[in-house]
Amino acid sequence: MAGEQLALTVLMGVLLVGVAAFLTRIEDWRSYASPAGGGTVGESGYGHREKPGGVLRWLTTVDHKDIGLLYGAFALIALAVGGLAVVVMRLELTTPASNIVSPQFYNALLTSHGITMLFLFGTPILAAFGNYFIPLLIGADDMAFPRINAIAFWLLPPGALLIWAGFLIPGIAPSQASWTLYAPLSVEQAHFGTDLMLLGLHLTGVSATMGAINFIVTIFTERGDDVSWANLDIFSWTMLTQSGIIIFAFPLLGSALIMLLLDRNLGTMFFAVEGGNPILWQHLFWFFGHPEVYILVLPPMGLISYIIPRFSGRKLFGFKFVVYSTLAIGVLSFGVWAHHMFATGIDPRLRASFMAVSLAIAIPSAVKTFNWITTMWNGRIRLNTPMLFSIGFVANFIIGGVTGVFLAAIPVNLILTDTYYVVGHFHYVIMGAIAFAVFAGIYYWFPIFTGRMYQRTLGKWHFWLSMVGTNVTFFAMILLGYVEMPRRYATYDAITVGPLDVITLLHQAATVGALILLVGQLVFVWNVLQSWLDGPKVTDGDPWDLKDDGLFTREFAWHEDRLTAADGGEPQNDGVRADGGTPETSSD
Ligand code: HEM
Ligand SMILES: [Cu+2]
Repeated sequence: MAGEQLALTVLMGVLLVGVAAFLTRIEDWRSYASPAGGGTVGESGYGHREKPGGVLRWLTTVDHKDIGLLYGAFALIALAVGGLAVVVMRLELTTPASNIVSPQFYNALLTSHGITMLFLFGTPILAAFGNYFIPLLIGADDMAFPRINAIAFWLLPPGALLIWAGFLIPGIAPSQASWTLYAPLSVEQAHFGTDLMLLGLHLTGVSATMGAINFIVTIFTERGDDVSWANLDIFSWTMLTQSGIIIFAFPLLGSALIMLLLDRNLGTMFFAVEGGNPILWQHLFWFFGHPEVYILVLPPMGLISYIIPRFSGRKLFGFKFVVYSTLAIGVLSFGVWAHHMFATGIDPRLRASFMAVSLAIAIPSAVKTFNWITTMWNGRIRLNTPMLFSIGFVANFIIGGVTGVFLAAIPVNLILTDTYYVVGHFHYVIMGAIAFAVFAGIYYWFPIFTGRMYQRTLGKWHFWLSMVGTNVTFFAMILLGYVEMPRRYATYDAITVGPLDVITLLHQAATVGALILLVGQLVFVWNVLQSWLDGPKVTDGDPWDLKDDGLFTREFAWHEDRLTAADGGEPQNDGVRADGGTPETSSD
């Protein structure tokens, strides 16, 4: 162990010296600023039309659309990794005793699943949509800082390798500290995988922060002349708010991670039981952690608010209120973190105020829900795949939100905390809502980023398998919480709180649900790959018939342009549209 730590220290030292050497070599900083950086729309000097071919193109690209696709591919691979980890866990839980993997390995899978899904799938997949579509939606020719954009993406693969190092490198024990990394466990468990994971997490945090700065600057400074704050589309609004939250939340996580690394390796005592304070970790972690859940949910809410009107044949009901509630959530999300700590023995007066703010934050979420429902009310609903996933989002989000409100009530929380009820709650939101919105977005924009159409029947199969799988799995977990099955256990044969036969049955139901989900995602993978390579080419500039309802938008106008461009390549009048836009586009 000491040898490994020494090796790590030397490695980090070499890295620092290398960075310093590199920096001193740079004489002209300005030559490192991108030609488009800070410029105005349309003056971009570098050539999208001169991309190199093959792998080199993907390694060197600074085009926002390419980077969006890179983010998307990366995030979907992470989704597969995290998903397979959880299938093993669910199979392990079909019987009360240990049957497939050791409890230690189960804990490692649990840790990796949580971290992978939140940091390697959740945040990156939203950056994928943001990168590809925000410049198109706001009439910019690229992100404000294209090269920083590329750097932000390329920090992720090394981050992922560090996070997964415990599984990939023989001899390095994977972390078992769980995604919340609670001290003193996370300080005292010696697994070297934890140190590498902390470094990897740090990289993903730097990446997210760079991305957020880029989104904020892009939306503030690169909007086309006819895109004002009043007609900025709802997806960009949610990405803007999300980026604002990231700027305050992720650097804090970074600091906390470094403190934990110091505690683990250099003998500091920030979180030590004697001389430090393990509860300090929880405060720091959740001051990041609760905003993080809104970092993950706001852009999906934006996607849903964007898609539902298109297939209801009308504009989003109460557009302004959806924007205001987004901003309200952004602010309030920093005032509720201690609802994750009700059982830690913090001052009861503090507890009560955190309960109050937590109940209050449900209000803007409910406002949005009513807006979505009212948008659909008496609308001309078209039940295609993106719309099905959007409606599924609303249904699942209601269950996820209401269980959250229950958990925010202190008396209920003290009974249900650390049970499967909590796991059910947040999976209804994260899988049932966030992942559903991601799927809705992928299907909705599939014609744009692939130029082809997906197989509609398979899309519907994907939806129904996901909807049934999600509800079987996570409703069973809510019931498991009521019979007081504690979370994070690899075995439950020694459980004394609830009736073992009921617990076993519910666990088996959850496993069946997870397998249904797995089949659904296999259908998705097949559909995407097959359609991308071989699907029917989209020749219609308006594949969703949005013009009929006056709901045609900029990104499809761009797509239409591209189709009509003589050589089928980049649109010839790119700059013209970016400056002038088209009169018939609507923005909500
Ligand atoms: C509608 C407003 C919401 C309220 C009032 C709420 C409330 C709560 C409360 C009180 C807990 C702590 C339960 C415990 O550990 O005892 C919790 C846990 C959690 N919530 Fe929510 N929640 C809400 C929405 C969301 C959303 C939108 C997400 C995801 C995007 C989310 C993700 C989570 C996660 C990940 C945890 C578990 C963290 C952990 O201990 O591992 N919640 N929620
Ligand atoms: Cu929270």
